[in-house]
Amino acid sequence: DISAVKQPTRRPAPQNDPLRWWRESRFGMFIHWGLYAIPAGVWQGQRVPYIGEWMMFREKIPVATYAALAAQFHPRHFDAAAWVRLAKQAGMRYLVITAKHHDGFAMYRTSVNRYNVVDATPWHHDPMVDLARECRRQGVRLCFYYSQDLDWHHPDGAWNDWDYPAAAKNPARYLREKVKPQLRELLTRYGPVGMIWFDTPLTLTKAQSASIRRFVKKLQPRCLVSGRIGHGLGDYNLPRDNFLPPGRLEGDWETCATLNHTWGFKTHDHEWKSAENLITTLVDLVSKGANYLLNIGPDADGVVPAPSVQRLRAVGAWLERNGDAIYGTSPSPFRNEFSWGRITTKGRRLFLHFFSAPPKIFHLHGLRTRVRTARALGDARRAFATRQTTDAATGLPILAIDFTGLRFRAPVTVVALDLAAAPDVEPQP
Ligand code: H57
Repeated sequence: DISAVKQPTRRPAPQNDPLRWWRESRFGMFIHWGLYAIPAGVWQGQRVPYIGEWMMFREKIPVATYAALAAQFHPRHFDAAAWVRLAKQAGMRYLVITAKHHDGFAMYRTSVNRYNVVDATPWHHDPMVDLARECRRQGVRLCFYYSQDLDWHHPDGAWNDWDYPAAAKNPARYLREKVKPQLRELLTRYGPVGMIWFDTPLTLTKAQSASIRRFVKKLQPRCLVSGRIGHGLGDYNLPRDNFLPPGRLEGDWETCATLNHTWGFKTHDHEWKSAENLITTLVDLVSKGANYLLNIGPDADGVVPAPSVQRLRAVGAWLERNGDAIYGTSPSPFRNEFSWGRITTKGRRLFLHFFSAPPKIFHLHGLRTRVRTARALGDARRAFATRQTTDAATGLPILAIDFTGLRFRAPVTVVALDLAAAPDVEPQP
């Protein structure tokens, strides 16, 4: 049942390609943090279904009522160094934090209005200054999430029709008075920004999205624009939240995903994905050509939920050993999925990601390139014997690997094949 896809692996990007760092990173940290962490999924004593940061919309909370939450926002345990260290420990290479989500509240110092974390809270503090500094210190790319379309606070923003009648809205005014001035602040006050992660394009026209994109590129030409700027204008593609592609994706993709069922913190969402699930999902996505942007939702005190910390560290421990098979790799030059696992590649190496212990004699069909060595990542001492032959019936190349002595480590054990040249793969029946 092995059908290889005849397709060249992605050519290395030119040195000056602005997407280069993003393609090589493969794994990033998403952070959803805002006023919604205070109600944390509970409003007037009732648990509100759906993702926590959509509370205001779900309950049609009037702007004045929701804005009053700011008076309670004083995160005594916020520790930018610890958040960035957690990203590092997890093996994440970039960090995307909500500068402004759909509720319209700026989580940084803005001069556009007083609806922000410095002016409206007793904390009077701009956490993005700390995060920018720590990202610089610890070598993580800083990126900002910015909701360019939905804004339930600005009278001209999309989707708050309980405070503001839809007919009276002037989106151009919202872009002029809020979106662009705030983007200018984000792109001029925090040093180099890896990308602006725009989200949920629902009402803006192609011309409006294009003008936002141009605005970003004018201020920071190398800053990326996420796929959800809309109208196909992003620097890369974004499928829907938590999307797991069935097969290989053409071009540049990123799956953003939750650890439980919410982005913004909820007190009662305890259904966490397992570390094993996260590791195999990372492998699956990378083997199909997608980055994995995995979310944490710190609580209103600035504490990252312990189950999130524990799982991210487990992923990081796996990457510590197996990162060679993830960072800077291209998708499988073979078919997308194998019953035994997945494949990634980089230069003259193929990485076989086994989801379960392989048979003692393992066969891989269709590889024309000569194999020099086969070794498990993190266990370089032992080389496994290989033999390359041609199937008499089909004429196709077969690689046999003798895995005697391989110690399978759950959930994914990676075997690196060093090849004599870049992998050349046969099309197969
Ligand atoms: O920031 C996170 C995630 C990264 N994207 C946001 C979420 O808050 C959600 C995107 N939601 C997509 C979407 C498109 C239309 C509406 C939701 C309630 C009632 C109608 C809807 C939701 Fe739908």
